[in-house]
This record gives sequence, structure tokens and C-alpha cells, in this order.
Amino acid sequence: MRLTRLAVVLVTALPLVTATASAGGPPKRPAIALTDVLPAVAEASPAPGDGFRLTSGTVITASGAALPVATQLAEALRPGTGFPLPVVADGGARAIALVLEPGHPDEGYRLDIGPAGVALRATLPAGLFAGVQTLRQLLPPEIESTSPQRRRWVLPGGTIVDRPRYAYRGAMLDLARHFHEPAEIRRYIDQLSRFKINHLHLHLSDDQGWRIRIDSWPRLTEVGGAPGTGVGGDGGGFLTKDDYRELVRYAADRFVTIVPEIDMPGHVNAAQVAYPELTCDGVAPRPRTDMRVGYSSLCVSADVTYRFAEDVIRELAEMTPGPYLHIGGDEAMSTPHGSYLTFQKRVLPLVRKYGKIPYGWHEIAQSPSAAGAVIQFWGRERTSPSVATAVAAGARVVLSPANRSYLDMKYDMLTPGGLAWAGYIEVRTAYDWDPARLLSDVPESAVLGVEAPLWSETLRDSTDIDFLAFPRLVAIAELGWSPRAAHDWSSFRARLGAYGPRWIRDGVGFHRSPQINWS
Ligand code: TNX
Repeated sequence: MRLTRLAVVLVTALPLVTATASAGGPPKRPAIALTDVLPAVAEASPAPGDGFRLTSGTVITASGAALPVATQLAEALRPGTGFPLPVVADGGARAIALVLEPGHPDEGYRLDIGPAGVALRATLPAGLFAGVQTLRQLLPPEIESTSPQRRRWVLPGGTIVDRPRYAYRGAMLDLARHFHEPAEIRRYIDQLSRFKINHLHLHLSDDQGWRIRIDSWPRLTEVGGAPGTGVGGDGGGFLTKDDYRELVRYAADRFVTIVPEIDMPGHVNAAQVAYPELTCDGVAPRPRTDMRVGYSSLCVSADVTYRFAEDVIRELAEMTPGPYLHIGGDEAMSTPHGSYLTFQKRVLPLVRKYGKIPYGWHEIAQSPSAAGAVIQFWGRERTSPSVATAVAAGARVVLSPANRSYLDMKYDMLTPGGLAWAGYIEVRTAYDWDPARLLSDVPESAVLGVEAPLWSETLRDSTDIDFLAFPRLVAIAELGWSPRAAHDWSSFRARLGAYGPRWIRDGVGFHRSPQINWS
């Protein structure tokens, strides 16, 4: 069955939460509608009458490559329900069936819910995983509980056919300004994958610190990852190669691809403290833990610079299964323009040499060598001649407009922590833009997707991450996943308000934005 675009419009116009008060007894809990999902689903047709009731007898059926996702679903539903929910090959009726079959788009899925059972179908396990995230949100918020809750567990009846608008839906976490431990990164992956975010970009080096072990240049982390290398002399630390590989695996289990970034030729003070030969005069600069940018540069005329770049790119590529390797390139204010072009001409092809697609901040678009690269636009302008030129030569664009998608910007004047150079970003500002129309000189066909960066100058721990990322990350997730026809602030706002209790149960300290009616 092919649902029309009309279905989207119709369905998003339906009330999202319907409260039914039964005469006499206590008012029933608000039922969840089929469309009460973040990010909004592409197509939904609610069925009148009963949905599917989960009971202690419900089984989950799956086989082959569907099994790991079925197990994840069972593990998500067991604590709150207290039901055994065995994963079996064939369960007959009363089952939630996970089926892999041809015919669905990448990451797309179809979910049919009726009184007799639930069928979740996709072509790839990634599609099943996306469907599982939807299914979880169709159960009451108590499903997030870590201990059994006594209540009815009913999924609304009907059909959802869903697929992403853009292939790339990213979040970025800066480990350089403040290091974040693997456990904090895993926690972030858990949360962002619930909203169908499928890339996590790790900003692994900057002026303050170097956060990934490189065997051929061991002082990068011995010096650059030492205690006290965070902003203000906080923290420090780095990922070992095992830490990194383990994070890659953990993310892959949640269908999230890790995108590593080493920032060059600027933002390299920590590398130069560790290896003074990376400066043109060979003199080590002083360690820096302030928040200034733009003062450091690799020595573009020195051969050692390219040995360094190649070693780092090679070692990073070796432990990165994902297709992208990000080489920064932003704010190189201490690298003369000609030197910047010379540098990119040599370094962008090195990424290709080690089998990865070069990815960089939009400044790399000035280089003709960025033709086949992915360019991350972080500006506030609505046109970009250099990005348009690179796109005409085959580059693709990930949109991270600082005044919309930067999760480190304050919500308002009173927000504790965060920065304000790109303005205040309340939830509606993060939501109300269209990736297809942001850059008027870049066609939508060149837009690979969106990403929400979280720079960590002011972030010490998961409490700080949670507060700035949520709920805004969900706005960016919806822009990346949901069709434009479903874009609707009042609908988004209502769905977000209804999600609050889930975050509370998950221990996620989100910003209680005054723009949202939190339930
Ligand atoms: C600009 S945006 C930067 C980062 C800072 C950030 C703070 C970009 C590519 N570079 O170095 O951390 O602002 O918001």
C-alpha cells in the first residue's frame, strides 16, 4: 500500500494526544496516537478500534540478521513491563514480528499494528532499528522504567510507512576542549540513536588537547591528553585505540557511524606543544587552555607536516570502518590563504589514499581539491559562493548553520553555560528552517544531510551535555529525518512536550524550554 502525501497532512492535523475520561472511574491515561513520534513519521494511517496489547504471553519473532535488533527490542521492553518477551523463530499470533524483506528504502520500514499482532518490516537491519525506536515511543512513557510497572501496555492500531529525508543525520561532540569519557559518549549514543541520528562526529583534537592515541606520534596523547588539558585547566584524558574501536562497535550496534575529526592546519596548538617540529621556527608554544581560536597553524612549507598528517590519517582510517574522515580546516586565521590551499592540495588526497571520503568544515571548499569531498557548512550566511563552486565540482554538503544547529549556543540570556557568538537558540529557532533552502546557491540534491555540533568549551560532564543537547538535538533530528510536508511547529511542540516524562525516567536533564508544554 502506498500512502499519499495527503495522509501525512491529514495525520499531522489529528490531535496528538487524546484524553478519554471514563464515567465514574479515574480518568484514563492519555492514549498515544500513531503519529506521536519524534522525529515525525513520513506516512501514517491510524486504524479505528483496538491496537495491540502487550501481555506476559507476547513473543518477539525474528531470524537471521533481524535477531540482534529483536534482542534490542526485547531488552528495551522487559524492564518496564516485567514480561519475559522471548525472541523466537516462529511465534504464531500474539507476536511482534521483525521481518527482513526486499522493497523498503535504506533505513525505511513499515509498521503494521493490529489486535492480532505487530509486523515490523524493513530491507536492512538499520530499518528495523529505526522501526523499533518508533515502536518504543508508541508505548506509554512508563516503558522507560527500570522496574515493572503495573499498567496496560497498548500500541495504537494502524500502519506507519517511514523513511529518512536525508541519508546523513549527525551529532558532533567536541572531546578536545573538555574530554568526555567513553561512558559519557556511549550515553550520548544511546540517546541520539533514539531519534534516528545515524552519525556521531567526534572532534578529537584542538588547541587545548589531543584525544586519540596515534602510535607513531605517541607524545600527542602523552602530552596533549595529560591531566589539566581541558579548558580552564580542567580534566584531560584521551581515547586509547581500544576505547575508540569499542566506541565504533557500540555505535554500530545502534546503527550510528563514527566520524573522526583531526583538525588541521589550524587548531593544532596541543600537537605543537607535543612536537615543536610542527611549528615553522621549531619552538614549542606554551600549552593553552583558554577559549581563543585562530592563533595556531601547522608549518605548511615543512615536509614533517605532511608525514605527521599522513601518519595520523593512516592510523585513524585503519580503525574507522565508516566512510568519512574529517580533517577540520576551520578558522585557519594564522595560515595565509595560499598556504592553506597548498596544504589542502596535499592533505585532502591523503584521505582518499587511505580509502576514506574527505570531510571538512566549509573553509575547505576554497580548495579545488575539495571537489569530491563532504563540506560541513557552519556559517550564518544564506549563500556561499565557495561551497556552491565545490558542489558544482561534485562535493556534497552537511548543514550545521551555527545560528540554528549549534547545541553549544545558549537558549537565552539566562542559560547557564554555553556560548552566544551565533545568537541564542531556543527550540523553535533550532526547528524552524529548511535544509533544502538554507543555501540558495546550493541545490537540494547536493545536501547529504544535517548535523548538530556540540562544542565543549563550557561542558564538563553528561549533565552539561544533556542540558544543551536536549531538546534541541531532536529538532535537528526531525529536520534530517521527516519529510518537509510533516514540518509543523505546533505538532513538534506537542510531541516534544509529551516526550519529557521519558527523559525524566531516563535521567536525562533536558532544558525545560518555556516554549514547550511539558507533560
Ligand atoms: C567555532 S564552528 C569553532 C570552534 C568553537 C566554536 C564554539 C567551527 C568550525 N569552529 O572552534 O569551538 O565556534 O561555538
